[in-house]
This record gives sequence, C-alpha cells and structure tokens, in this order.
Amino acid sequence: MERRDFFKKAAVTAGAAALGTSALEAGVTHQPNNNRKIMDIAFPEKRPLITYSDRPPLLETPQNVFTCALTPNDQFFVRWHMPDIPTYIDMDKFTISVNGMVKKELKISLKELKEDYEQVEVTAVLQCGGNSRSAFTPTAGGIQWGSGAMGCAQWKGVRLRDILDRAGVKKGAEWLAVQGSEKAAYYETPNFIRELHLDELDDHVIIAYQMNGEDLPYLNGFPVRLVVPGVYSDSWIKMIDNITVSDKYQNLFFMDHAYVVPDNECECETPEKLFPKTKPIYRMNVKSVIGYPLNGAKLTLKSQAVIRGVAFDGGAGIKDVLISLDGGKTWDKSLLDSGKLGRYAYRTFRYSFRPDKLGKLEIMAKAINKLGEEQPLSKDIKWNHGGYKYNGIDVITVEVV
Ligand SMILES: Nc1nc2c(c(=O)[nH]1)N[C@H]1C(S)=C(S)[C@@H](COP(=O)(O)O)O[C@H]1N2
Ligand SMILES: [Mo]
Repeated sequence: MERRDFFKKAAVTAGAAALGTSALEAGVTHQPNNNRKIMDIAFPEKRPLITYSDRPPLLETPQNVFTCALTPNDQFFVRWHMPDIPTYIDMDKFTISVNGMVKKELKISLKELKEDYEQVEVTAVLQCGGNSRSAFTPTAGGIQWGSGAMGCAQWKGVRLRDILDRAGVKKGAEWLAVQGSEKAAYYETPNFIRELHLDELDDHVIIAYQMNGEDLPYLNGFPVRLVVPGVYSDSWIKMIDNITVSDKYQNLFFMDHAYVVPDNECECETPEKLFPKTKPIYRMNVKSVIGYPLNGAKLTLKSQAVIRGVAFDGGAGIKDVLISLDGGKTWDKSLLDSGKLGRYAYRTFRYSFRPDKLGKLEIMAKAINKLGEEQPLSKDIKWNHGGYKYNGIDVITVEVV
C-alpha cells in the first residue's frame, strides 16, 4: 500500500471500528484472558486483531499466533499513546535529526541510513510492560491486555552507536533522548520520548527500518524505530524523527512516571498502600505463553495431543519450559527449538501427550531461564498499580472428550 493512502484507509476502518462490537471484555480473571474477540475489520497492513481502541490504535495479537518463533507483521500487536499519530510521511523529505551535544549535527535520510552505515540484524521480542495486565487481581489500571501485547521479529537497521559516532558525542554528554514524530494533542500531554544513558547502547540497540524482511508496518513505527533487545517496549520508540544528546536527564513523563514499578525489592505494593518511590521498568522477566491448544478447546481421549507455545526473557536465554498436567504437582520438560535465533528471540516449545482421563484438564507452562529464574504461580504474582511485568505461569483449561 502507498503510505499516502494510509489516512484514507485508516479513516474508513476507524469509522467501521467505532460501529463494531466492543472488543474490550474487561473483567477480573486469574489468568490473562486469552479468549478475547477478534474484530472483523482490519487496519491497513494488518489482519483483523483484538481491538481495544481505534484512536489511538490498540491492537492485540491473538493467542494462536504464539506457536511460531517469528510473529507475522500483519498480526503484530500495536500500541500508541496519542490519539493523533502522523498519517502521512513524505519520504522525500523524511530525515532523522541528531543534535544537542554533538560535534556535527546530522539529518539522516532513509537512503543514507541504508547505504552509509553498516547494516545489522537482531531477532528480538517486543513486549509491552503491560502485557497480560488483565491477570492482575485486583484490577490494575490500564488497557486490560491478554497476553498478546508482544511479538518477536527479526529487525534490520543500523547501530545507534554508529550514528552517534558519526555525529561525534561531545565531552560531558551522557544521555540521549529519542523522540517519536507524533505530537501530543494537548499541551499538557508530553511527547513520546525515551531517554537512554550512553552506556546502555550495546551492539544490539539499533534504529530499525525493517521487520521480518519487510518495511516496518506503518502502525509499528514506519519508517524507523528503536530496537532495545531484552527491554520492555516503552523504550522502543516508533517513527523516530529526532535524537538529542545531552548532559542532563530530563525525567520525562512516559518513562519516569507512567511505565514504572515500585522501587522496592519485590516491586510490589497494595492498592491501599502504594509505595512512594518508583523506578522505570526495564529488563524483561522470564515468561512463557501457551499458543496451542486454546483455552476451552476439546481434546480427544487417548489420542495424541500437543501443547505449543513461546518463551523468552530479558536476554539471559531460556533453559527449559516445563509442563504440568496435574495442577503443578509434577513437571515435565518440553522440547525446545534449537535457539538459533539468539538469546533475545522466542524459544518455541512443544510437548506431546495422550490425555487419559475424561473431563476438564488444566495445562500449565513454566519457563526457567539460564540464571535459574522461573515464572511464579499466578497466585504468587506481586501486585503493582500500573499492572506491569506480569509473568505468572500460563494456565489453560481444555476438555477431554
Ligand atoms: N512514537 C511512539 N513510540 C512508541 C509508543 C508510542 O506511543 N509512540 N509506544 C511504546 C509502547 S508503550 C509500546 S508497547 C510499543 C508498541 O510497539 P508496536 O505498536 O510496534 O507493537 O511502542 C512503543 N513506542
Ligand atoms: Mo507499552
């Protein structure tokens, strides 16, 4: 699709979405609600997805997609904060400007990005800190995501460090602020900016223009976005148009006041007694999600059944995914894929068995990473008011018939 047509099509679909059924089935569950409805209309470049809002677009990936190592672009979840996102980008004029404490200010076109710098690739999971929020009890504030506010893709672009080297960071500079091109609708709302310390820029932090071998979908940040492997996706700024280098940390709204957890050992608090000090969410904890079978599915007695899903963490790497069919009394190792996509990617798992008892069967999956960290039972999950970092053991219930 021509990018220029985006607005026209978006306007049509947005109108349709407004008339559609409510996709938001909020409610308190003890597990992420993974049976939400998929809308029968779609945004441009997307298949129909679970839709919470059309302005801004908030789209969740359906559970059954979490059987593949790479999430297809047209099923990749979408999250924007401002109601008004740019609906037209003039690629003849588009540049990323680099300014602030640099020896040479830059304005980099997409062509220059693709031709004048070393091109690198990384496969990494992009997960909203609020993914699975609907599993918190009591309800935590925010979009009541199931477990589909995540995806894994192969990202291609240029190291942010290489860009800064080209600009030449001045002595004394410590921070950079990466800004999305959408502007806040009201003057009280701050722009979407991520501040990174220069020390956070390892070789894997890139400005990406491609995802799974294609241009970024418009809604996933066309033409370029930040990729920070292992880190929650509020850091993965989309539609970047500016990078400012500075010696000062500005303490901005989204990363320092919105996407935060209590700054204590358990990162926990209660609704009655919120913890007074907070810290930004950063590295992802270990997690797995069952993609197949779906909650409520029917399995046939004594026939071969398979459980499939994905697991990941903040970059240490997955060691095992264990399956329990007896409410967590015993656990058995699943088969993991080779892991060749690297430590930031999904590891897919599968586990075969023959159900031998009629009736309801609970299936649990628990990932353990190479540091020995494992997913807690959902009842042991510690609450925080933003509903961030949920990583309870995934449980689905099927019926053996
Ligand atoms: N410019 C911009 N970048 C952004 C955001 C945004 O609102 N504006 N939201 C962030 C958050 S909180 C999430 S979860 C991811 C979502 O990425 P996706 O829409 O590609 O799935 O983008 C991040 N980058
Ligand atoms: Mo997010």
